[in-house]
Amino acid sequence: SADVELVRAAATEFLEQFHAENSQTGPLGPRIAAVMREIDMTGTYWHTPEELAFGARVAWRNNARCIGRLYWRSLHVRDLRTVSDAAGVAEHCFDHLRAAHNSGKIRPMISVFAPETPYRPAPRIWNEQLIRYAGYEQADGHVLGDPRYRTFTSELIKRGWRPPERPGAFDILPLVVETVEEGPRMFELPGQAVHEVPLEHPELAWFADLGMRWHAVPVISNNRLVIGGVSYPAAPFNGWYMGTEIGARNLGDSDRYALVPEVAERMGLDTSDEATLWRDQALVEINRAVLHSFRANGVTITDHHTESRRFLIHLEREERAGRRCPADWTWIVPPMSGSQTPVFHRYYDTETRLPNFFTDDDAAH
Ligand code: HEM
Ligand code: NRG
Repeated sequence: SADVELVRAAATEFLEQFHAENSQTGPLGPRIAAVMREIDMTGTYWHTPEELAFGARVAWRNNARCIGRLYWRSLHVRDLRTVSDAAGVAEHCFDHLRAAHNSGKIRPMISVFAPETPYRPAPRIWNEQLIRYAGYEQADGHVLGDPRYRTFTSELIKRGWRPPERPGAFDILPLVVETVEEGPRMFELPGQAVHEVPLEHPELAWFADLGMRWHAVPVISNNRLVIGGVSYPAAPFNGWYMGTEIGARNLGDSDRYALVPEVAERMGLDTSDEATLWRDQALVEINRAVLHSFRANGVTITDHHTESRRFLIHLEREERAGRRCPADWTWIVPPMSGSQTPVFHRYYDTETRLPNFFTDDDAAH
């Protein structure tokens, strides 16, 4: 059928790339022939561990949204393709969190669970990340916690999740793993899998009283990894945070924790006139608090100036290797002080390359 033709073409293209970039592996012809036979019989094929590791690293290298790609070769790949039951997926996700945290020296890592096949659908993780904070809609319309997960939180409550007796602004949501056999199942995260950093400011002593915190490791769990015509819907991965993700967006956005007005108030800024730039001043201090607190707690984090510089080094290296490096300006440019970073002042290649990661609402996969 047409589907199988697409798988054959994608497999061939990927195997050619794998052999072109890995000169020490065996001959290409026999491997392609074996994969074609396997596709004829089953509609799909099984990557070798080396192909899987290479595919995952190149998917990162090809992802136009990621500014952290300089380190793409260092990705640690956990081959968990034989794990397909909900409890197994959840347990290995919790192990991933512990191993990736690594006492604060965060390791870039991906856990690849069972692939999608014509004879068996893959397990799926419902959560956008392994660690996310609940958002509770109050009677007055105000949200306690992270408003981004208001709908997800109430869906989980409908399905039987019990929030803590006294709900707070940083309650960790359970992990939801869905399989065809078991349907969706919920798992509480064990305490040792979750590391958080309480936020304080290097000079403003009252900042700690805001009671803000954030989790140390961002493990994205809603992206589909696509390698050579094989799709891995459950393949959670992590690197470390860039400070602005937390300070500018998660804590700063008016539809997230919306901290800017309160911080400006406490700083004694004149909030009656936009032209005083009180928003910008407050935002800088929130971001300084994030970088300072992660450092003080020995947790890997990067700032947007350093990471922008490193990304341009990555682009140069890719160019020298004779490869195009797609990048999406709207995702690469940091959400504050954009023009102070070198990534702002240029254009990028934008074509989609494979292997890659896709969010399930993206069209191209
Ligand atoms: C997106 C930084 C590691 C794949 C992003 C974003 C940043 C970032 C700032 C934009 C996020 C946003 O605006 O919400 C970093 C840093 C890393 C790192 C500092 C440190 C090593 C990784 C790794 C992978 C990866 C290990 C995969 C193996 C992606 C993908 C996106 C992304 C797929 C887009 C996510 C989406 O569509 O929601 N990264 N990243 N990154 N990164 Fe990285
Ligand atoms: N902005 C999101 C995380 C998105 C991905 N960022 C990374 N990825 N740093 C947030 O939680 O704020 N990574 O794999 O390290």
